[in-house]
Amino acid sequence: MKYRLLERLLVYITLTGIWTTATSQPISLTLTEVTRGIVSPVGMACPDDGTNRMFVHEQGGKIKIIKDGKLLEEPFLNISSKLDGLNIAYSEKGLLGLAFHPDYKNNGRLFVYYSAPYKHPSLDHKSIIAEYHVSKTDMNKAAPEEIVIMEIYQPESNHNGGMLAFGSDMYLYIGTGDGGGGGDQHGTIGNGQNLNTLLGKILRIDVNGRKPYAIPYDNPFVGQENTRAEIWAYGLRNPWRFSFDAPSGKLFCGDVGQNTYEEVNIIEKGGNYGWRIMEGLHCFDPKENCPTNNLIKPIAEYDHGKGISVCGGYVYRGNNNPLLQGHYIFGDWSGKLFILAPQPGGTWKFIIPDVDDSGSNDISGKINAMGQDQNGEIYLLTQKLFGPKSPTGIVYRVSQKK
Ligand SMILES: [Ca+2]
Repeated sequence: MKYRLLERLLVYITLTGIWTTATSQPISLTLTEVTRGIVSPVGMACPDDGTNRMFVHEQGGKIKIIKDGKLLEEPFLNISSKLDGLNIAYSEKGLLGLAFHPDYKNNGRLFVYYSAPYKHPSLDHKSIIAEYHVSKTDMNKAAPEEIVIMEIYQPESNHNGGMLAFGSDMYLYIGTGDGGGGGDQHGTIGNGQNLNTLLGKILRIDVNGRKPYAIPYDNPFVGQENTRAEIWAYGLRNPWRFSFDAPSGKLFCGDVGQNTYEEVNIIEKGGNYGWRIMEGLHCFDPKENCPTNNLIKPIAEYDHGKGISVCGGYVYRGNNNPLLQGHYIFGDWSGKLFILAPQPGGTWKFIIPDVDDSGSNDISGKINAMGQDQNGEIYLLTQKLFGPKSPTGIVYRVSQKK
């Protein structure tokens, strides 16, 4: 219902020409602190259960609840003992993803993605996608029992993806990195282009019936030889964060680049997003005259003069900030915020907002991830200092400057 009202507003804005005026003006954002003291917050998810609780997961293995702006001290879930060791200075491993089932209110099912130890001469660790359930007696606690859904072997410590989200189709989408190292030097064509591995992909699985999961019949590579039927899209390097925009049905993904370009993609069924052939809009391997036919180009890229590691965000769908309506707000780990404004013709305009009248788009901290609550408002998950154990995490709400 609320989206129908939004659509009417968008039609009104488009017809009256306010749209183009709004998107051609510089945008100023304000950050409002929601809570602090979280240890390396790397993701947020909100169950559709009417409680308006925000669940933030810490890299070190705890899921914490923010209720009415207050951080509950006791974790909802703590799986820190299951994690592979985290380098205190920097790590891309940990509790990397959390998603609530769309029918969580009735079935209490939630899913996590984490890095677990795995002893093998050619592997660094394994990623586990697992299911948990809410406690039968306490809505702010998960039951400790785990059901493993999927394991993915990881040859290197980095590029582990980790995003989990359900689509409106009730299927679970999973982001996986290319296996790590640099330049995707795995096999002959790299993992991103290899349809016979789960690495460097966005996967789509059905966790609503058969255990541990089933393949949706309409996945793009079902029935094709030498492919993994779980694959929804490929040619990705490290799709650290993606999100669904429910009103448009679009799946937005920030794919972290190698040394030069960061990119944002709209993910389509069966799409090849280019890595390692291309980095952003540029040939990567081979360096010149790379074969770009059939590759889907990003809707935006930026170079390492503007950031270092893209953090996919969300399309703003709240009621409090009409200027931001329909805009994709995302960031960069270096602490920069960016906006993509929708343009007539389906293109996106790259806007560098001013944050808190600083004259720049820098938040003075790291941006680990972003979040969106049930009302469509957008949050930043940040930390002041490096490392998976740093208790300097702050969650901010993002608003337009009034
Ligand atoms: Ca790409």
